[in-house]
Amino acid sequence: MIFKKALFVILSFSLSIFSLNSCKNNSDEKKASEDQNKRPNIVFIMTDDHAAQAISAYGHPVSQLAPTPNIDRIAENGVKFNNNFCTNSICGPSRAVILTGKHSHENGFRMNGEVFDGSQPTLPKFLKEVGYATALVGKWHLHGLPEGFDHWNILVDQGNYYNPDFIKGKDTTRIEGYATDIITKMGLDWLKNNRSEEKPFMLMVQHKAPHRNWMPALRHLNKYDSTEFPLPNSYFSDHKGQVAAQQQQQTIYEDMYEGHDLKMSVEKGSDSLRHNPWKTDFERMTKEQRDTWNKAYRPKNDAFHDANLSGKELAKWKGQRYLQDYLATVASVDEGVGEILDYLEESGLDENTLIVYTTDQGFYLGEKGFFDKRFMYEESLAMPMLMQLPGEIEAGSEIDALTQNIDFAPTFLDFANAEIPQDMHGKSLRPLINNSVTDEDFRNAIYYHYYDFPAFHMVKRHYGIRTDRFKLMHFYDDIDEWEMYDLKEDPQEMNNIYNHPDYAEVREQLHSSLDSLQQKYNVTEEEFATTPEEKVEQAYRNFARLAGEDPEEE
Ligand code: SGN
Ligand code: CA
Repeated sequence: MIFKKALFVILSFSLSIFSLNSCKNNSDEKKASEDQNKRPNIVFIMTDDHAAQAISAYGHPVSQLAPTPNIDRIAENGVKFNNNFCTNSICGPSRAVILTGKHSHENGFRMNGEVFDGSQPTLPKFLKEVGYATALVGKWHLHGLPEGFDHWNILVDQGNYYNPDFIKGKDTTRIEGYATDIITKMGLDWLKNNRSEEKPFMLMVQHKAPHRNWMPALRHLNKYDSTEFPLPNSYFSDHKGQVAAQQQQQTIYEDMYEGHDLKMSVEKGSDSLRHNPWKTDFERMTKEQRDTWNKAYRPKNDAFHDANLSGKELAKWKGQRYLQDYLATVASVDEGVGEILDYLEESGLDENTLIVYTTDQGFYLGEKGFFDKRFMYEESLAMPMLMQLPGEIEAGSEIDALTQNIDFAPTFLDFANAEIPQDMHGKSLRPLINNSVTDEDFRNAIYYHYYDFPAFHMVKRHYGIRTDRFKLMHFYDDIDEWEMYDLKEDPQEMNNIYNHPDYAEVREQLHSSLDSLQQKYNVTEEEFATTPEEKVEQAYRNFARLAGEDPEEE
């Protein structure tokens, strides 16, 4: 009896300990899952080369004729950043900055064509550490394969608009259809069918559009045929005082390929294209796709031949054709954004999802006569950025602070309640969003450095800074030219005031801010290497440093 009683006491004691423990475990789990629930999901939609002038939320006249109602929904539900800039206006480098929160000289990816060192710490890896599921679909363009993602399916290199090839694991597969629609669908499929309901997630949906050569979806081939877009009044600029701009090769009416870029036919009644060096963009289309395409372009190309244009009239016609095609590729992006937003709203996920729309850098829509990017002038320096997150971000708000793509990673980590690594160059934008810092106090100036010369479009290497009002930049390599602009007086940057006596004092201040920013970001002399040998040496040192070796040691 005594034995039985003792057994009962022991049993009930251990049971109560067990249940206490399990209670504790349950409450720990509950707390952990509550914490997880509080961490917002992140849906990051990034296009390639989407000019702010082509997003109607930004109000530019061109976009008012080709509105983007779905992208604008994010601005209406959230915040629009008015002064967000890239650090190096070209695809791969901008993406490397977004992933690392560091300028190109620190993350090692300075130019397209280099290989991103995927072993370095990146945003998806940090998010995984705090329990996030991570996925990436669409354009990668960092060479090497993505690291830090649970799921990925990426375009080969730049990708093609029609029937693009995708790499998933070890397989490369051609998928029939239109790239923007395929990538949207891949993002939606992952959201609906592939992700774990238990974890917060980050999904990156990265489009090819509206990158060169601006091939619209079949349903949009005639979308803007009867729209006349305003060409900028700098369209025929002579680039006075801008030596690097005089030497570039990205002028619409001089450098675009008439077949590949402008889809012009050789003669009336023909569907054969004029100069078209990369045949694959058209040859990979199916017969049905190509027939629909020809049916849509033949009448407008024939009308062009009938008009018999030359000189400035021809140059203007080319500008129109470019804008019509460019904006038609944007139309599919906007529809895709709409589908993703609709799903997030219908599923209720939008309540706890930070939705971001941005692009890898800005783009020229004829300003200074240009297409492409690369220059530190406003249109390609600017990076449109919209964000929404109910409860955290006030609907319809705007931020004028100087922000940059180095800030994406710290911001996302901050929202995810994860630690922000000390060595990231960027800063979380959350204090700006919740008004704990003013726009003026956030940052005085942003730093920029473009390295890709000689390369496509022949834009010289240059670096510089931009404050809320002024810009200072230095073109180097085989030239040595300074430019300076007063953005308040001269928003189109037509008047280089570097040697203007009235601005001598401002110039000195800008020089000293430039020096201090270079110090702050540990920019060394090596960054300005100009000979091929120096450039190779620079790449080697950087790679060794990233690999944790001392490049000085043999
Ligand atoms: C291609 C384009 C260029 C463009 C680069 C970089 N030519 O080479 O016009 O500047 O990509 O673009 S194309 O006719 O082949 O498209 S980036 O977005 O990847 O940086
Ligand atoms: Ca790009």
